[in-house]
Amino acid sequence: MADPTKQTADFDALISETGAGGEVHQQARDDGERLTTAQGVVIADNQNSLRAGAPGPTLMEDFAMREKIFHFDHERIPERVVHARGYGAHGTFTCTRALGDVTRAAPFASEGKETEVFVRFSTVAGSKGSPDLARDVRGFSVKFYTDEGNWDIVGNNIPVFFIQDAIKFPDLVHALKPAPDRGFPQAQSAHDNFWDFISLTPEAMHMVMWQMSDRTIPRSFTTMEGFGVHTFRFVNAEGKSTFVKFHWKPRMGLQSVVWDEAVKSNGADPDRHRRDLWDAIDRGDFPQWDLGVQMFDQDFADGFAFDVLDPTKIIPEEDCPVDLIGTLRLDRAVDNFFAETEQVAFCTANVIPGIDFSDDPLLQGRNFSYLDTQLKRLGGPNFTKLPVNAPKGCPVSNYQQDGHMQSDARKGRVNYEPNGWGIGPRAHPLEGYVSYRQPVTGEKVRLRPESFADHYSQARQFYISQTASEQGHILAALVFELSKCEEPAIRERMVGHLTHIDALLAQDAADRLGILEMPKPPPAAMPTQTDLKPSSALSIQSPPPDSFKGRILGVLISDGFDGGMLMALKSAVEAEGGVVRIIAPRIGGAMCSNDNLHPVTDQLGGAPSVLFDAVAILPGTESLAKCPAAVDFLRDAHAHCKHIGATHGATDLIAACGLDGSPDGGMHALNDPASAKAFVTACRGLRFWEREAALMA
Ligand code: HDE
Repeated sequence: MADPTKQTADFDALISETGAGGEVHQQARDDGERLTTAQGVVIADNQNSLRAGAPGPTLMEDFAMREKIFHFDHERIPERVVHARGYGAHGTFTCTRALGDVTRAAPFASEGKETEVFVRFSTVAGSKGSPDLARDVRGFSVKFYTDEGNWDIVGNNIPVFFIQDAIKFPDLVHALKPAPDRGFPQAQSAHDNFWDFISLTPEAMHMVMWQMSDRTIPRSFTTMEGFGVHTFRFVNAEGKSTFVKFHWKPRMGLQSVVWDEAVKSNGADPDRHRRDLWDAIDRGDFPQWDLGVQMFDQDFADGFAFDVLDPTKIIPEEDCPVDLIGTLRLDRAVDNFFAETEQVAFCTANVIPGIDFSDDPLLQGRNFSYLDTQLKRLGGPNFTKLPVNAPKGCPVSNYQQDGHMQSDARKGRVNYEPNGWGIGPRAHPLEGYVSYRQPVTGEKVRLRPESFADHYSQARQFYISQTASEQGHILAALVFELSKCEEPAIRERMVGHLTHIDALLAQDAADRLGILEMPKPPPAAMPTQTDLKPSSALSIQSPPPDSFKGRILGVLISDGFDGGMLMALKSAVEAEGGVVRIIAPRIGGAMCSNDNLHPVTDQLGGAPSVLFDAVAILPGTESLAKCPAAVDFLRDAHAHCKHIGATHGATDLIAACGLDGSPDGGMHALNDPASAKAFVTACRGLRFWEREAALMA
């Protein structure tokens, strides 16, 4: 069959024409696929509806048109209540450390064992059409199609959550999403309702520190960590349980953008994250994450400073190491976005033998919610039969029947169990899922355990684990968000909470919000522990990645540019596994110094530097100093602390930007192939953060 993504040469032959007499001529193509109705009837004319004369009324009997429009009218399904905007891909999980002694879970049975997976990344607050780089928590959901059933880790890129009990979730989400009267703001937390709710919810303070950090403006899906958040249980063949927390560690290292860049990216390319994932898979640069586990027993839990069942707390890696046990590789884009990414149905209750729940009250509530929401969203109970949701590694056999869109036609008269006919599936006590035999006692109460009461200590620990630059970003984000709140009392309540986290942060926030008198901190259920040690795993900036792999260098050229330097940059970037994009004033190409026309990938007006990780400026005889887009390109790259390489020809553009072009750790002179290589090596570090302090001064 012809490649459906390519236009065929005989395309014109397929276009129907209306002749002078009103009759339709359409050339038939004998070799092609036939267009049919859903009933399989071949359609003769897909351009003109059936009319009584021309012009004349359209006839109801035009079943082909009616069916086509009827189907179109029903194309939409409800979007997810949260995490509506997402993007998925297929891949493989490979076990690198067998865990048979701790868990029966099939994916970890032996080293080298492979399990198919489907992953969906998402933002939380925005609707399906919202931009990718909103400041928001990211979803990180993984469906393992194991040979003992489907197992989902429905996680986020932040290891804690805003609330401790599922009963609060609808209020949290209502407060976050657009206000019910005005229907805005879209995809952002910078508004009164969100901060009103948060400022009245002290348990949210740890998550708020993460949310205000650069974690919520990731460079791409492939540079985010993922976390299962809750404590789960591994259970082995003897029924012994070990607590476990799941971590996904990106091979590209943690990377984020800066806020101004995120704002501009949303205009320049609202699909930036999904495009990045699609492009990476398309060029064979398959994104990878290591799966890490923190495993611990009841004794550790009893001795730990916080309750391991409290989803607003982490266990620092220094207290319980993260053991790497496998690798996730995404290597296949979806064939159809709707069929797969939209219809995939994750559920925390999808567990397999060897994985069990803990009593985390948030997790318990989620176990109800996900199945419930799928029913509404996917329209009936048979969504498990959709290819993306159906188990792939094992048979499915039960007596569930009928319901909307049933596609199984189970044969025979037996649809119940036990039955005396001696046919049909039966439960199997040895192979089947057995819940961990956890003793449970207690009175029925609506009570939060006292061990959940410390709301500030880990918020502080997160804050003091950040570099000075990252702390500056948290402060700036708080000031930005709270400045969008019209109600002064909300700002003041939040600053009061900050006092419990870090007095200087609170004071700086108050100053920058113009709060003249420091607000009284709200009463704290427990005093902040100030002796928790910083944890280096909590910072993005330290240590930076050790290669430029998967990142993009944007090279700005103009007519007369130095082709040798472009080649030197290309080979240095490609040696690192990175990508070069060539930007010029005209998409048709730019003349090289040797008078050859060189192709370009992007036109300057549509490719601002926010879309690139680092930039090189290689103007030729055509000066760019008077070109506003070129000035913005360089000025933004500089303001966003990017590494900048520049040839001598860039001098007038640098001056037009009002910048000092002298080489320093972030501004690199490009004058020979060796300098190109040195520049690309310097680009491995995320940004030249030292520039930031000077810019702020
Ligand atoms: Fe979710 N969440 N959530 N959530 N969540 C949904 O399920 C819910 C929570 C997360 O890519 C919904 O299918 C409750 C924590 C992800 O399809 C819904 C509570 C974490 C996704 C739902 C939470 C998450 C969802 C909406 C509090 C991180 C997207 C659509 C008890 C560990 C999955 C859907 C995808 C989606 C409920 C809290 C992650 C309504 C009630 C904590 C990644 O069922």
